[in-house]
Amino acid sequence: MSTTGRSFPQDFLFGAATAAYQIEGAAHEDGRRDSIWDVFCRVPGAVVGGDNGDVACDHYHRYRDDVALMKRLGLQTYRFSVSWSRVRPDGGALNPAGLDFYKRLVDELREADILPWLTLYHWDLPQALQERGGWTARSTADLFTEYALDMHDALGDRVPVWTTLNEPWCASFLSYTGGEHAPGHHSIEEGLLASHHLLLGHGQAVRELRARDASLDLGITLNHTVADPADPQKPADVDAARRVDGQFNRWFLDPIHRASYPADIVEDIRKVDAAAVASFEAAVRDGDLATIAQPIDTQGVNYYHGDLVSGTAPEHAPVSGGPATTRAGRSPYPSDAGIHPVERGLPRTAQGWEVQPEGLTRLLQRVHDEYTGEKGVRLFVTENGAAYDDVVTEGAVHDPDRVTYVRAHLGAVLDAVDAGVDVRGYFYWSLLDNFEWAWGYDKRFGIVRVDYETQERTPKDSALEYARIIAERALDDVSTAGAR
Ligand code: GBH
Repeated sequence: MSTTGRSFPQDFLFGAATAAYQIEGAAHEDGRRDSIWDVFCRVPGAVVGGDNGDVACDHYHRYRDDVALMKRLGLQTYRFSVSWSRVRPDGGALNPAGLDFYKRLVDELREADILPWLTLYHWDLPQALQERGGWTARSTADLFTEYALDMHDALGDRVPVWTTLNEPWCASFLSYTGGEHAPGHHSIEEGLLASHHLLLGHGQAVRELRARDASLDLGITLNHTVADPADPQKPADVDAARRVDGQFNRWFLDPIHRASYPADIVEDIRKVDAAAVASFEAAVRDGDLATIAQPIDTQGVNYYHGDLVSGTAPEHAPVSGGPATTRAGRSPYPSDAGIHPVERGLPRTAQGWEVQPEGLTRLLQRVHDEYTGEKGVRLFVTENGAAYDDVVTEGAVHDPDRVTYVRAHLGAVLDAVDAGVDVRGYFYWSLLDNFEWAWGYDKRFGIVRVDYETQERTPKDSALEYARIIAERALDDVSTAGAR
């Protein structure tokens, strides 16, 4: 797996990603109302340091400078999300002042010749809808579809690529079952219902958007892990890996691409909470799975870390950052018994996530082979990145671990390309240091440093390296030596 002087395909797109609540700030301006994240941040202990997104990176006011920065770095595309509570503050009626921000942003991007890649939902549900059940309510899927059409009315002529949802696993199980994310609930039933209604909203929105304009590039972004059994000879370890994969990856891939939920996982969860599964099965109405499995053009793959798991408890305390261990120590897995993270000596990020670039190659290959390849669905790595403690000096920010991380993962993408996987682009997460959800501002993912006192932006070494790779459209051998 060498990265010596390897070129990217000519049409390969390089970009960076952000999300509305993590960067915009201006939480109470121009008619925006609370989302579930504004409310969750007020719960004592929910977010490290009691942080919130009130100001964040103040991108709402600084978007022109931020687009200019993207231009300087040579980004070809920018993946951002729309705040539903800015555009339809109560989940329903339109707020033109909020909508205007996205018009200005998109115009600025087009002016800079940067392809706007719009995500409709990156976790910030209007609080008014949460008060009516949030994603556990089927009506939320219908309102999501209306909101998608509002956005298309406003921006359909200027935004070619539309992603319905970012990481429905996080928006359902991590939020309604693991309690780590807003609304912070601990219910297996709610997690299951939320996952279904999110997927239903996705399918309905794709169908309606497609009917409006057949030329749109439509898709969804999923978060993935690659779960390896600690000992491939041990049935309990193999089973632990199957259950992580099933609850994390297949629970979403199967309905989207095969119009079915994975039967093995449904049965696993039934053993834990039969009433929850009965409620879920009642919520899945005739025709829902056909709606969810609407053809899509693009599948977004988010990949951060690998997971080594065992079916038996380790002798030593479990490592942090692995599956079944949220920051608060609660499991997001409905069927979590006998899933134990195991240490395999790979480097870890500042959040304890395992750095496993080769997993990205296998993941892309697997999604292509088992789900998307035969249908001609294109793959994009829509997020990949890491939190590290950067070294700030006069005029420069050194982040050697992030440089290594980016290079290694771009190498892994090239390995997939070489193996015939249809992967068309890569977005680094994230353009800017930002509000890292339950971790607050404590963890920094940016290739650009944000000084939260002055809002000054400083490209880190990783940004300069990424800009160089984009300009050369290749991973050269010079820095490879130092980086790998
Ligand atoms: C992405 O999610 C988000 O899309 C983005 O907004 C966020 O800022 C970025 O990553 C960095 O976090 O401890 O059991 O929860 C990341 C998806 C899935 C990655 C869960 C970490 C840890 C396993 N995450 N995973 S658990």
